[in-house]
Amino acid sequence: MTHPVEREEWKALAEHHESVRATTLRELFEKDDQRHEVFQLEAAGIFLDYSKNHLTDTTLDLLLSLARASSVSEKMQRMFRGDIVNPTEHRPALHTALRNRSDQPVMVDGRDVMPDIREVLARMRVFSDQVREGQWKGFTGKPITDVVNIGIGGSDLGPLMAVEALAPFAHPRLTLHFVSNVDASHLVSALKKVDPETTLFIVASKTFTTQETLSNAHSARRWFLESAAVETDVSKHFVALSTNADAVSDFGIDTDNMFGFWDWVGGRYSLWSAIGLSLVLSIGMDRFEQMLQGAHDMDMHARDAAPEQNMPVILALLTVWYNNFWDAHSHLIAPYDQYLHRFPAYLQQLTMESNGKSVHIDGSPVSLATGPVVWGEPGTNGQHAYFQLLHQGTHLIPTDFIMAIESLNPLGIHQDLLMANCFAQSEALMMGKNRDELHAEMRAAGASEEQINRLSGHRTFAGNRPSNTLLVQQMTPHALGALIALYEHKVFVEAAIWDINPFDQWGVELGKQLAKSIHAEIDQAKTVSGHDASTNGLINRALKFKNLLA
Ligand code: G6Q
Repeated sequence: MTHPVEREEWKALAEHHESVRATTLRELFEKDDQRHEVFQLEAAGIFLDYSKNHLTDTTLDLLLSLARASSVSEKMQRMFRGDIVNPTEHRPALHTALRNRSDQPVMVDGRDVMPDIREVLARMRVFSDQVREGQWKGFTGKPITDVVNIGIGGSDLGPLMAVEALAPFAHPRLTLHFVSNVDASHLVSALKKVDPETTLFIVASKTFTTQETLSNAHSARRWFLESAAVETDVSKHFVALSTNADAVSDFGIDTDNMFGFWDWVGGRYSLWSAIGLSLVLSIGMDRFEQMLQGAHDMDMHARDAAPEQNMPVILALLTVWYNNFWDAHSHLIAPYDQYLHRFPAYLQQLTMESNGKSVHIDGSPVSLATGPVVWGEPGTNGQHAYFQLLHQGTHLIPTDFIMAIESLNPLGIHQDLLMANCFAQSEALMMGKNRDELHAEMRAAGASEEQINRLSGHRTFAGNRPSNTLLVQQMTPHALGALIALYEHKVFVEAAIWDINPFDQWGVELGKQLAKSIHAEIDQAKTVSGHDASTNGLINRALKFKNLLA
């Protein structure tokens, strides 16, 4: 197998980097005032301006050649087709089938999976309508007012992020709560806000073996049964979302109250499956289907658009360009949208769990940087915090600005101010402020020459920081669906170029195993010596704090 760094296209990009690294973004714009027209795309209702990047026509050609040499389009077709694209778990990755709004079949092992998908969606519609319309009653005959989603990782972040993102569309009677952490404070604080008579618990776990989720679910059921409810009332208040029917019924949830999905749905790609039930309860099935449609529209674009017109391909190539040729291993997601406040965390899981890998698909070690660190917070808050480092720090941090032009809560000039800040930041990051500009500004403000000289270094900005800006009309369910799918495909394309498997997560599995054995040792409350000296010491010290060891 040819490793990515051995490709001629890779070497050509490394050489090209040497020849363009000294050219600034300012210079690129001075040379060509058509950059914005050239380096822009529109797909599924999303407008992308990628002109503020260290990119020339030659760079783009070289990056596109790398994409071709890495068989990006072929690999994408294989994923959509249901081939085994996750070889370490011997599975397809078919989140795209979950939002397939066409009448095309999707075959897994010779069988069309679309009828099963549609059946679960239909059951989700019936159930969510009953809860939302108040026909689904609690054990004392009252309608549901609160929904507690108990899940973690992929079984939490997706619905949590989307419920927040689409809060303006929420059902007025239903309050959604999300409990993920095994830290009891998470569950206890949620339970303080709800009434057992009117609360529905959704236990969301693909495997139904995850320690945190099962501990929280058992504690929630105990709390429920302590409130004068009896075992037979559990069915009115607990439903499960899982692929593991046996474990669901062992837990005590009737499988009639279970919404299933399949092992070819990865946890961090599962929002589109039954895992989206809490979101459906909040926004209703029609809007959930609009979100599926948005994702499907982006899927069709990702699958069918030529690489040079393909938004996820372009975004992925830019990440490869910075990560592998500019040594920029951090990527900021800056949504200028308060409702998207969990979107960076969601993308953090999506990208870091998918592309945080050190071996190629064939198991050989990589000799290149794979997935960057992804992080972020909504603007404008970030501007009053970490943006200082973006402007004047020593790290190059490519940024994605995300902005909906119309607010879902129009109020005076707020949205225009938000937009102005968003555009101003990307401009400032790119243009910076040179000495001449600063000096002229300070003189005009009446500063003395002494002040100007003393502060000059501190108050100049090198600029030259790249960014993308993504615009949508309004953050509707359709727009959110398209936006999430865009990043899913971007992550896939990056993995295709790095030749890694984005669909497994052995690092997460390791955490699950290790915690189990240490928990058993804590439970036994005896001095431990089987770990490294630090871990032994920490466990033994904790047992002393608990007064279980002398
Ligand atoms: C996602 C990961 C991980 C997973 C959680 C919860 O891709 O695999 O975040 O979603 O560990 O797993 P369960 O849904 O099986 O409880």
